[in-house]
Amino acid sequence: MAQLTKNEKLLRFVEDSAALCKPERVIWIDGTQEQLFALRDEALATGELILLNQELLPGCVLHRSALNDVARVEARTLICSRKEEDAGPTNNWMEPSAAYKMLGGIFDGSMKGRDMYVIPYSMGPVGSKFSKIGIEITDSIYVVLSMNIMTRIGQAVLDELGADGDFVKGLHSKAELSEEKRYICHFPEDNTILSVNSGYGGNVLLGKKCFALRIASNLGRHEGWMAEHMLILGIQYPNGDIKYISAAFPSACGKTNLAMLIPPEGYLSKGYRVWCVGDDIAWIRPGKDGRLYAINPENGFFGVAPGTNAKSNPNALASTARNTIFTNVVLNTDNNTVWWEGLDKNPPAHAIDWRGQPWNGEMGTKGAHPNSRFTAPATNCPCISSEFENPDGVPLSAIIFGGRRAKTAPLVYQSFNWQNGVFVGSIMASETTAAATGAVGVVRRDPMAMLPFCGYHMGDYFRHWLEMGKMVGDKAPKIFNVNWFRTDDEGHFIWPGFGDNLRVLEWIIERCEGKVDAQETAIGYMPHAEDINIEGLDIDIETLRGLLSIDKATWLEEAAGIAEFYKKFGNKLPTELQEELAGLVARLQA
Ligand code: GTP
Ligand code: SPV
Ligand code: MN
Repeated sequence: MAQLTKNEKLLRFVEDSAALCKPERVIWIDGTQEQLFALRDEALATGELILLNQELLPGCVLHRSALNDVARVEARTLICSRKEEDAGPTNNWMEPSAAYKMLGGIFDGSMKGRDMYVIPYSMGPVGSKFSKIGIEITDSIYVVLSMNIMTRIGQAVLDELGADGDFVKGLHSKAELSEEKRYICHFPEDNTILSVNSGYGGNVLLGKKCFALRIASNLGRHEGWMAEHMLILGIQYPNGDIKYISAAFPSACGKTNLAMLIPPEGYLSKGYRVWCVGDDIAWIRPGKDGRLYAINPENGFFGVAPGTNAKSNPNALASTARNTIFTNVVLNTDNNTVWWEGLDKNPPAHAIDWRGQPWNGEMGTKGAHPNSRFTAPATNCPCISSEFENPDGVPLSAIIFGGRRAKTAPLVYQSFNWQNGVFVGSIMASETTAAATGAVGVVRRDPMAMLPFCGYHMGDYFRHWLEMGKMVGDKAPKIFNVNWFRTDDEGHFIWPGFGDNLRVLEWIIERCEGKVDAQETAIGYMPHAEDINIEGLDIDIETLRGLLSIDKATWLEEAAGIAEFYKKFGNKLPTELQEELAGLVARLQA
């Protein structure tokens, strides 16, 4: 193949990786349809991919991962900074030369008998000054095809890189998919990612969590911007105005759903619309007018399949109608389509489950893995924002934090100011989900939904948030907290959620514009129940009052938990946050 680049650093990276992994051939991904189709055919022939019904699901394929390889592995994800202190107490750490040595042993010969693919990709629109280039070297066609959906790939990226451009290095090998030798390692001082022995999205699509959050959070810290685990959406008002919000919720806690919400009927008929800019990652920086602007560095959605249906998220469902890769869902063998729990109430009578075993809805087991996913192009989404490709991003009016809390956290509250808002983000807690291996449903602290994704010391990360607030001053977005997941005594969700979350967003924007009053409580500003529109809902105002109530004793316990959590950060915890905690306790005791 003709040489696609004159970039010496890149040529050396490819040469070194090939010398280490010893593949059969080295294939540069130029991003042409021809090349991608040929690779797909190859993967169909080996069974790595399964072709779905091309009339009902044009361009769609199914992939099943190894049974032991279905989610991110946080315990085997490492930050290999030179100093342990720079990784901080919330990350696993290994000294870089030791890590390179250990990984060198695992990568040695790992691609024998396989092809090695070199994927040039851009996070952010090619050529935007927000954007950054990465190279992922991999032995997986699934990764190549997924990266083609999730990022912008190919020759245009190499052209943008040029002979002297710099990039983030990523080397991935499935190797033997061995759990014991599975490692996802980040070298922030070298802008390098090494991932081995996994084939699962978050571990191997290196542009996503590895680059766009763990490496990018380091870059942003030094360059004065932020890389966050946030959706970005625009609310269009009947008069045509659009206000933008970003929101950080932990994995599988509702970002994709909120980003694509369809307004309830009463709102639709008045002319309200919601536009999706991004569903998982936001890169945020000050714009020319001094406000904070956000872009979505991705080009597709790697969304949770179970629970996605025509009622909960029709836009996500529509996004998966073509050119989508499904992973670990049910294969309906009657018509060669896909199914998952929560798609509808009719599981297929003849099917194969995510494990590859014969299955039907009567067997009492789940057919799709709880963390089964779809990889769908953003352009498929009916509500994709006209600003999706805007190289300058969209201006943020509000930033929202939230999590899954059965009790404690109210439906919504507003922080008193930026510093207090950083405190609110830092004390986030949420029940764990199937997005990562380990126990599900256990409440854990997950500051800014970044616990698994912050690539440096979280105390320094809090400091960076405080500094960013100072940088933008009174132009800073207002900071809020939401919780869609409060449950009643029988464990049912009280708030209807999904499209009806717009009712809460509406209050948030009104607060940003100073159009609505609020009550001052110990934890922040809370709505007067009358100010949340519940017209057309099954909920009465008393239930809403309940959702907006806070229990002081529970919050004092919460504060004790926060104090304990904060101890981890030692003298790296900004004193401002310690003061915020003291203020909260004093208000609760008053
Ligand atoms: P990642 O892709 O892992 O970062 O997750 P995400 O934050 O994008 O989560 P997603 O929107 O895919 O939501 C995951 C789960 O939350 C699904 O099971 C949804 O059904 C559920 N969910 C989302 N929004 C709501 C809501 O408003 N109320 C309730 N009760 N459940 C919700
Ligand atoms: C998450 O776990 O937050 C995801 C999926 O968005 S993954 O890409 O696996 O991280
Ligand atoms: Mn995520």
